[in-house]
Order: sequence, then C-alpha cells, then structure tokens
Amino acid sequence: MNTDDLFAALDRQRIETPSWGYGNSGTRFKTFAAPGAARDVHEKIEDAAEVHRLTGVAPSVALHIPWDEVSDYAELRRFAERRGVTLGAINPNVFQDDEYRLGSVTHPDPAVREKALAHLLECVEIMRETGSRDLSLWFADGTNYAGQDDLRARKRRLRDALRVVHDALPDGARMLLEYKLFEPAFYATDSFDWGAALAHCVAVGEKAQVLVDLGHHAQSVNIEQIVAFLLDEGRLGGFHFNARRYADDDLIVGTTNPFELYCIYAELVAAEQDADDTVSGTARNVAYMIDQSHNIEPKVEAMIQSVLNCQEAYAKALLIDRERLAEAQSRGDVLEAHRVFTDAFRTDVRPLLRDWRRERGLPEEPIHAHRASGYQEKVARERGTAAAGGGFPVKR
Ligand code: PSV
Ligand code: MN
Repeated sequence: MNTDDLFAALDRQRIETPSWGYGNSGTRFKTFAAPGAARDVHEKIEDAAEVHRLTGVAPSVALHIPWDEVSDYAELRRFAERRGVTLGAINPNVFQDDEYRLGSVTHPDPAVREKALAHLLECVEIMRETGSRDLSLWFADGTNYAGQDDLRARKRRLRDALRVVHDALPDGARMLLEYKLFEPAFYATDSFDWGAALAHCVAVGEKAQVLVDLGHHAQSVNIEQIVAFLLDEGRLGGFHFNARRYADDDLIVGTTNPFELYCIYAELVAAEQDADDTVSGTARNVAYMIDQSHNIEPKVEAMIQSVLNCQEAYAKALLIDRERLAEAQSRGDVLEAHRVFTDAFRTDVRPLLRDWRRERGLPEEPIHAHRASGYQEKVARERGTAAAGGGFPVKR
C-alpha cells in the first residue's frame, strides 16, 4: 500500500472510548481514589475530548446507563459536540440491581424479566436522543450450579428479549450482542460464546450483530479466527478492546499480547478489501470501542495509550503485502507466507505515524503532549479526589 492510501486509511480509523474508563474503578478488593478522576458524565466527556484532541481518532464516547444517566440527553449531546466529540454506543446495565441476583432477561420470575426489558427499551429511547447508532448488550445472566435453572428455558427467555429489543430499534440502528465465557456466573453463562451469540443474532434479525470483547474467551482461543468467521457471515458488529493475561482483566489493549491485536486487525483489513460487498461493508461498519477499567494507572494517559496501540496495530496490518502473501499461500509455502505476514508486524510504524500526525496538525507524540499540557494537574486541582468504593467489606 502506498503512503497516500495508507494515510487515507488511517484517516478513516475510529476508536470509541468508554465513559467508565475515566472514572474511579477497581477490583473486588479495592477501588483506589485517583486525583482528578472524572466524577460524572460531563467530566468523562471532557476527558474523552482530551483523548480525541491529542490523537485525532477517538471522536466518540460510549455511555453506560444508569451510570451516566442525565435528565436531558439532547443537552448532553450538545455538551459533547461543543467539546468536539459525539455520544457513541449506549450500554444498558441489567446487572447491578438486587433483583438481578438470578439473572435479568433470563430470570425465572417474569416480573424481573419485564423490568430488565423495560430498561433495555428505555436505552433504545435514549439512543434516539443521543444520536447513537449502537446498543451494546451484555448480560451477566447465568447460573452457578448444575440444576439451578433450566438451560433451554433460559436460552428462550434471552431470545424473546432480544427479539423485542431488535424490533424496537430505529432505522439504521443496531444491537451488538456481547458474549462472555464466565463471570459473574460460574456454572453456565447465558450468552456464553460467539456461536451462541451469532445464532441469536441470525434468529432475531438484520439489525443484530455480534460484539467481540477481547477479554471474554478461554485462554489461547484464536480470536482472529472468530473475527474472520463473523466478518464472513456479515455479523461482526463491534469490538471491546482491552488486554488480558488471565481472564477479563480489562488492561490496556495491546500490552500483554500485541501480536494478537495485530492478527485481529490483519483480518479486519483483509475483509475491508474483500471483493464481496457484504464482507467489506461489514468490516467498514465495525464499531471499534475500548472497554477497560483503569485501576492503578492514570486514566486519561491510559486511554491515549490504548488508542495509540490500536492505531499502531492497524497501521501494521495495512502494511501487509497482500499480493506476496496470497502468492505464498497458494504455493503452499508455509514459512514464506508466515514471514510475509509477520514482516509487517515487525515494522516500526512509529515514524510513519508521527508523519501522519504532523500533516494533520496533531502532536507527533500524544503522550508527551498530554504530559506537557498540564491537563492531569489541572483536573486534579479542579476535581479533587473523589471518594472511591472499597471492594470487599473492610475486615475489622
Ligand atoms: C462485561 O465484562 C463488560 O465487558 C461489558 O461490556 C460491560 O458493559 C462492561 O464490561 C463494563 O462493565
Ligand atoms: Mn465488554
């Protein structure tokens, strides 16, 4: 790919950041209070705008409802737009209320299912006001013990709810169904893997697509193959980027396994260039989102780093010599194909990205620029240190 095409592709790249990555968050052991951490949705949007100002590729911020609940979403939208960002995916929350102890839309009690469904539909209404295209659905629903509930009944309850939500979506909107192997349910999670999520999406309709969260698989699962499969089916809707070493660690994307991130982007780039319109159209419409919680690291800097890691992985994937790769593959030349594929991964794209940024009036080194800007010190001064929750009950 020549530099012009490469830069044009980099211009099109978008990475959405999550409102919840800017506030205090923690583990079940402790939430540390970070000076300057965003205390409400307005401050989260300001932080997201700062990440976009420095990187140029993070123009939207995802909301989690009710964490980011406001009385006037149209006003929130204007607030965001005045700061140069838009409101992105709406993430309903059907996992925090006491009623959801045995599940939300798959709960054995129809009254609880109705409550959960009402919240999902409320989020569809919010999408209309925020101008959001995507509803990201994640269900903590599941069981902890064999025999606890009827697995097929739970599958059907989930399907019924998804169908209602699907049919309520405005034109042009989508619902993205996330899956997760385990946690918080430890015996059986109702939306447990990509295949089940795909089956639900195909059954409920065209506006339903699968969302891949990098932290939601068993160890050593080949995520890029899942990505390739879903793209080819026209059903890959979005990503939740993060890094994991053990489970759903929600660390900074591209840190523990940069090669995996590269392989994923390699599939996405290949699909973008596919001759089949459904495949290329699907690839071009993927919602790239970060889903991380920053527990010990400075939050805005962590988000900038995350965005840059995605940008680097994408730039490398764009550099793959596709012709040479196809040639080697068709000759059955195993190692030449692997070399061509990994050559791009080994390329240092940082000088190229510095050029791309300079040409666009962005700081060549966004992390340095952020550190030099005094933003962190300013928000620490203005916002102070918000009290943070404690995790487990304190031992006496
Ligand atoms: C669940 O682990 C998840 O990945 C879902 O996307 C949630 O909405 C998000 O994390 C934040 O809790
Ligand atoms: Mn997620």
